[in-house]
Amino acid sequence: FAGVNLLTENNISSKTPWFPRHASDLDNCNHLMTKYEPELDMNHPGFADKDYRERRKQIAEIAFAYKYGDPIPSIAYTEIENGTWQRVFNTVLDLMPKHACREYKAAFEKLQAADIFVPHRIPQLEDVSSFLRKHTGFTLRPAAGLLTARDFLASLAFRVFQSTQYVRHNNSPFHTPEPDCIHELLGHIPLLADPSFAQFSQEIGLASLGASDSEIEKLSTVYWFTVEFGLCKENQQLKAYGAALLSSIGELLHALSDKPELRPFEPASTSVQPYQDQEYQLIYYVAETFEDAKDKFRRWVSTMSRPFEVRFNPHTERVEVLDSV
Ligand code: TIH
Ligand code: FE2
Repeated sequence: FAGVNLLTENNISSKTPWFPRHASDLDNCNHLMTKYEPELDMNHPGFADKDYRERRKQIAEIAFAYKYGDPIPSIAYTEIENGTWQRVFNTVLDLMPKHACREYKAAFEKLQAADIFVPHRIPQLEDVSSFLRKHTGFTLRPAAGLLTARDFLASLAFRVFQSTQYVRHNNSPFHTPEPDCIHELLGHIPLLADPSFAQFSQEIGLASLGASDSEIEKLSTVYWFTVEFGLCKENQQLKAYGAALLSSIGELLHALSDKPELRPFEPASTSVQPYQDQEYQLIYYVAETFEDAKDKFRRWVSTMSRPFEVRFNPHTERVEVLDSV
């Protein structure tokens, strides 16, 4: 018997990394990756702009102070910030009819009908969160910046999406290497309002709970090539469903040009494909449909090594751990 494996509650080994068991535990899942701090990254468009750095700090404070159950505080966005939103919003309006998948377009129209998506002002996260809750049970929490993959994925298990609230620098409206609220809103929100896609997102999250570091790496790579940069087919035509494509006109047109390499989505190989996050991607993965991607993902996840299963109880907002032996 090599190595003693202490069993704790519900047969979870003491070697299993900690994971949140209730939605309120997400108060502890706010660890940031530091590489995009405008303070620290010389290539950041905001590095030389003192006012921008100050603004980022101010908005980050809201996320650090946020606790489960709080309403998400509103931000009085400036004219410049609303202007950046408007420029991106208008290009999405232009390109979406031809290039976005049908689920995205349907949800986008609902967000317009609800007066949440309008050209002249940035939607408030609290309004968006209530909208999502009605459609798929997803809700938002404010995040101060790019989170660690473990923390970010864990929240998805609870149908919670951690969303940044600051706005990209106004000198780079059409592509930024880091998430900002324009990316969250125009990229992620419409599909989080789609039931099938919401479920896919949650399943990635559930698979991540208590996973090893190398499994987290694979899951976040799958997330990268699907939720962020995924392409799919519709009547033999390529459409975008990835959030980082839908929020970046620059990259959307690149992805649909003949420049990048396209490969069929296969979790086993997609999950180990190296990528960089500073420039446009060189490879994109194409899903047949969300349902097909979900089937493939499920089959692949079942080969992972975790010795227990988890299931989310929406009534208690608790993750229940089931012994799978
Ligand atoms: N490149 C995206 C944009 O410009 O909207 C932002 C990203 C989010 C995650 C990866 S890249
Ligand atoms: Fe994103």
